[in-house]
Amino acid sequence: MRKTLVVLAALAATATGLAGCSSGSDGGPGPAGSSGTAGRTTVHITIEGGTVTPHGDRVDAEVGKPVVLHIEADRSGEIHVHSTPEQHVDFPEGTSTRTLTIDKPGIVDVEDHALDKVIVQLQVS
Ligand SMILES: [Cu+2]
Repeated sequence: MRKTLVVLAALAATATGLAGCSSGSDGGPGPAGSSGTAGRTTVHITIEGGTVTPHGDRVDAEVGKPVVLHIEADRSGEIHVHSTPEQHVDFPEGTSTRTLTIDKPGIVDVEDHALDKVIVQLQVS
């Protein structure tokens, strides 16, 4: 009788310890793993002669951190960002820089609708 109680108490203590450990480590890796980039993402975009570079690349980004679009274009236009809410970014002919922030994690397509092309897919986490 007494022995059974001791075993149950030990099991309960072990279970509690494991739960506390795993919940503690969930929050850890994110900030630590991303510290090298300082949270900022830069995408260099070239639009020339009806083609766009890059074209459908995956780019890692972070929720709430700046995503800088460095745009070189041979015409003015508009970039459509399929975030929630969606964003439209006007750019002039020539070189320009635009900064986005994405508020929710997920895959966000960044498109040039005039060319009907996906420029990058932001993998936001
Ligand atoms: Cu779009």
